[in-house]
Order: sequence, then structure tokens, then C-alpha cells
Amino acid sequence: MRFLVTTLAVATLLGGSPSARAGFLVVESWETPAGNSPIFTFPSPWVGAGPQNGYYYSQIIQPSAGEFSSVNPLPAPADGNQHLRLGRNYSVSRLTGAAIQANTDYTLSVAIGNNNYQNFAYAGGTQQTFWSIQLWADTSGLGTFDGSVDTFIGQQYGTSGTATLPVPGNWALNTFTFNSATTPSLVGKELVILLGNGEPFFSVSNYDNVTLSTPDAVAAVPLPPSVLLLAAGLAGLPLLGGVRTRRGFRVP
Ligand SMILES: [Ca+2]
Ligand SMILES: [Ca+2]
Repeated sequence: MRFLVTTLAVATLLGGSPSARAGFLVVESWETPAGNSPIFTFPSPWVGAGPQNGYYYSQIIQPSAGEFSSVNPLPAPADGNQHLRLGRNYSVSRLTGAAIQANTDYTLSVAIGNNNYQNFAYAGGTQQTFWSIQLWADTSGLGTFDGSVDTFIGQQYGTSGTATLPVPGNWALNTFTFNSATTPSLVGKELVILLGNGEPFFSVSNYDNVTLSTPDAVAAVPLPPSVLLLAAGLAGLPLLGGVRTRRGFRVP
């Protein structure tokens, strides 16, 4: 507890906003807007891109009974009763509002689903192995995601040997972590999340429980101003030194 209060107090003294820079930066379970009919308009600031002309439309959907081992709620690591389904050659992306900080880990975590009715063998994998979860940086200076004009950071994807593929009817968590110390030139740029189905012909992919987080989650719990003032008064300079030491541990 002392460590938590200390971290918050120092962040406040330095003018930072703990909730804006730490913990969960993005959380999306696709539960709103809610509806029994497929939803083709993604919640702001998510933006869809690609053709909506395939057999599988890209949409927010409440799957029917039998599509997964349970559908209301969906089995963990999915949650709720809605998820994102992407058809061939379609992606959704969003800016995160998070400027990349120096020497910081950012972890994109997404539950990937394997629909019971759509998992047959196809194109060297199964129909549902063409998903990709990606981080980009908005380096174009336009304040929007502009594809190749911006900077691709990295991804995890279904045909990678390191992916965790769910068995039919279930979901599996997949992650991609970016350590900004590897690319100092991106410090200050805004992170972008992209979820995509890169297969051009006949596939579908399922996403839920999207989070972008930093390891500073301990500082995301707000405390009353009176507690912060008390902590600041008790803390003093030795605690500032403690924060420097803690940050030092994160530098590879
Ligand atoms: Ca959900
Ligand atoms: Ca951009």
C-alpha cells in the first residue's frame, strides 16, 4: 500500500495524470451497441476498412447457440455475449490516445475465437487462422490511422508458430508486447491498434476482450485528493529517488 500511494503522489507532484498514462489504456469487449441483429457500425473511435462484399460480413455479432461452447456468456477469455467478427481482407483500427513513453512495455491482448461451424481446413490452415492483432504508431502527424503512411510496430497472427489457437468452439488469449526501448524514435507518437483478417478469399476471424495495457496498472486506481496531499506531505525527496530506481528496472 505504501508503494501504491507513493507512486500516485509522485505522479501528481510531477503534473502527470496516473489514469491517463498507466494501467489499461484501451478495453473493448464489443458489448455496445447491443443488438440481436448484426451491427455494421463500429463504436467510435474504431474504424472499419475493407470490402463488405464477401460471404462473411465484418460485424459486431451475438453468436447463435452452438457456434461456441456457450454463447451467453461467451466462454473465457471472451466475455459478454457479443464479439467482433471480421471477414476476408477487412480490418478495424483505432487510435488509443496513448503517446508512447520511453522504456515502457505496451501489451495488446485479444481473445481469439474458433467458431464451431467455420473451422474447416482451408489454405494451409483452418478457415479461422488468418487473424492478426497489430500495434502501429501514428507517425504521419495526421492524428488518424493512415495505413502504410504510419509505422507498423509488430503483430501476433494466427499462422505464426507462436500463436495460441483455440480449439473449435472456444477462445484463446493472444498477445503482442512492444517495448518502446527498442524503438526510441517512436517515443511521443500515438499508439494505434489494428485487428485484421488478411486472407483475401474465404475466411472469417473472431475477436473479443481487447485490451492495451502497460505494467503500471498499480497506479491506475484513483485515490481521493486528501490522500494524495497527505502522501505528498509525508513522502519527500527520498521517494522521488525510489521512483527513479523502479524505472531503472524496466530498462533492458
Ligand atoms: Ca464480448
Ligand atoms: Ca497517421
